[in-house]
Amino acid sequence: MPDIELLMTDRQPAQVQEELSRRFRLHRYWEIEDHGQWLESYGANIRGLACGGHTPIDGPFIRRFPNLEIIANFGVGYDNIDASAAAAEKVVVTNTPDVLTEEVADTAIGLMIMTVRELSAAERWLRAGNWKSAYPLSPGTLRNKRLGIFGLGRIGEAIARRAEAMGMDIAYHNRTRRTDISYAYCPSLLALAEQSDILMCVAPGGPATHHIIDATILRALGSDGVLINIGRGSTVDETALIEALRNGTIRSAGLDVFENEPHVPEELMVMDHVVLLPHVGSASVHTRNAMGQLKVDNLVNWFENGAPLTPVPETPWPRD
Ligand code: NAP
Ligand code: 8YV
Repeated sequence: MPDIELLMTDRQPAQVQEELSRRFRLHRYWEIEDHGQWLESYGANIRGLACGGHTPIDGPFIRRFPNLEIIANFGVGYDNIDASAAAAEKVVVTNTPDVLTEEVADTAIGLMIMTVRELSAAERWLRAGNWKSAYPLSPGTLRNKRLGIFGLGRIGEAIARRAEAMGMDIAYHNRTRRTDISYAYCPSLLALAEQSDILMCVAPGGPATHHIIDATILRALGSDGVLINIGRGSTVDETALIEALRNGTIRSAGLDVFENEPHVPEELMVMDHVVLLPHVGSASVHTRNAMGQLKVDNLVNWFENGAPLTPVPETPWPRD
């Protein structure tokens, strides 16, 4: 299909770039000097966008491509894309669910243990040559604790299975109570925070969850409470979180995602009792390859067979 033109909006793994450029005429947005002029001249040729989760794909951008058919995202979260605007233009949006679920759940559990048991601080202490006497006991433990999962979907459920096997009690909050599982349901995020020792955020980003974890939720989590965010940075009011960590409103936090990546606030950088990861939830070669392949397969299937493999709910297939 070398006559079909795609635009890759941000850098993606070499394997994805190679496969797409073998099959399609691939334009790389970051290599284009004058975006405005290029969009004017070439926008009408582009039939597919290959997105990497960084460049915002909003309504005005989508409308620069009058013949656009598909937006294929690299990642299960697609809060970078205005999927409702795409639906209005009859453009299908795809993401990469399932293939990363277990990897991200592993990372979430690792981050929770690192945070509660202060493992990265202990390692820093050892490397600094301090191991003459014993390292101070961690105030936190996972024994007899309740894990509150905000967003019990594919990844949240995989986290719950692991935590249950570790002996933790599980509660969750979604907008809709699930009938297929028996974990305790909290009808609000506030109730979940009040009832949890550790609050695990794995809900999607976007307007509905923007800053939903604010000073009130952190106060409800309490002074022994721990926040883990493996979902999206925009979900947490970072200023409120910094304040809560500073004044002991909560005990600690483990964060894989931030409001303004790759910027991490200096106030968090200097806190020894928080764990900070550079958005590595799915970041193994195995899983990123699987995500890349699913993204390529979505594009190929669309242009060869006229159907996406994993469309997002806003752009269902077949169309309603
Ligand atoms: P999913 O299966 O769609 O699960 C999302 C869950 O969140 C659903 O149970 C949904 O239930 C709930 N939810 C959505 N909006 C909500 C709201 N406004 N209030 C309360 N609950 C809400 O998605 P997934 O595959 O588990 O992925 C979840 C998210 O993880 C992604 O969107 C992405 O942001 C993040 N993620 C991060 C990494 C990383 O590297 N850190 C990697 C992969 C994914 P209801 O619809 O009933 O509310
Ligand atoms: C990716 C993610 O790192 O899938 C997601 O939603 O956050 C991660 O798996 C990211 O999308 C790649 O840009």
